[in-house]
Amino acid sequence: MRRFSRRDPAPAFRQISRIGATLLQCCLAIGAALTAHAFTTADADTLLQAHSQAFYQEKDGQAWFKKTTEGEKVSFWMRAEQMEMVLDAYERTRQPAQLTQFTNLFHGFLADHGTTWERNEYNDDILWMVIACTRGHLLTGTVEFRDVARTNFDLCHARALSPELGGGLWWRTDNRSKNACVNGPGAIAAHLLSQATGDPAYARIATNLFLWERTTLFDPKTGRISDAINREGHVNPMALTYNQGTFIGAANYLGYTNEARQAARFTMNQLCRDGLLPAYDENGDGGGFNGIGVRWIARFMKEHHEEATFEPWLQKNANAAWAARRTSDNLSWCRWPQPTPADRRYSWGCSSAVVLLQVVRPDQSDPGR
Ligand code: 7K2
Repeated sequence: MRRFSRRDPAPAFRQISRIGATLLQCCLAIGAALTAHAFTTADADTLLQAHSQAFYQEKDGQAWFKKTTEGEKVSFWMRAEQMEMVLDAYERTRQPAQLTQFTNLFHGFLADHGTTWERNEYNDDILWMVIACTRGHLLTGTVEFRDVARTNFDLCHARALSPELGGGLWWRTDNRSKNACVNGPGAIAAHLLSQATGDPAYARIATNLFLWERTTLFDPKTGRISDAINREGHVNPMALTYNQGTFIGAANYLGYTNEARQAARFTMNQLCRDGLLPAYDENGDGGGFNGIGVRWIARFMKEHHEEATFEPWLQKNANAAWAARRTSDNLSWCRWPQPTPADRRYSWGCSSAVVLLQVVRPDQSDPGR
């Protein structure tokens, strides 16, 4: 047996080299983690397929998204917005499979909610689905998508528009407040319908709704979109990424570039911490807010060549969303950079990450770019 005297340097040396090896391993792991954070085009496919695998259900040409990994159907507006997610994927990949999914989701939606949606008291819900259907029409030419969109837009607009508070749409049929979440989508829906139908009445509606929102809920000094104004005229100044997004989307479509930029900068500089979008609860309405926000910000950025300002920030979020996925099934929740937990997940909460990877371009370290 070997014995060491107190002067023998060997044990101390061994300990130092063990610490050195551990430090080296740590550095390598951090380095690997950092490079692994940059998502690629293949990763955008992976996240999309993982969401579909976990939540997309289809029977006899009628499809829906499960509410959670365990079952149920997701609610009206979250279903509509996950149909937009499928269109985001199609716009990136141009794969016919995504249009087939969209078509099946459209038929599944009508099977569950009918062809007219006046039973839904939420005007915003109807308008989200109008946007999904009109985008679907513009990408496919399918007349049925456009006609359903038009009928439902018309019935919603007729019941929701009023002169109180200077114009704009009521949020619900109880007419208690006019919210950003109905007027931004209303302006986008009307603009898309003007493209789909060629009817200039929709272009006028789009501009009216946008200008009402700009006057009433937009702060030109900061770029903040307030959430709502109630019938007594009190404004709730809470700013949410989805409201920023739909305002930016409408402003971009209608040529209000400065307003779009202001609202996008506010989202980046005021709503984020360390550049990361807010970690909304995954099981409420907020789970998909960042997907909606980034969808419209990315479109504005690309159409106005403002990548220098916004793209590193969007990529940081997309990379964080990708890195936060769980390895068991590649689902990523909406609370990046925290890792996705192991148990039950929500389809809506997992949709934001999917949308980000569809609408944001991988950064330069991507060899497949
Ligand atoms: O208060 C509104 C809105 O102004 C606010 O931004 C969000 C925050 O909450 C509601 S909108 C949420 C509704 C959307 N339509 C479907 C309903 O089930 C849902 O409550 O989350």
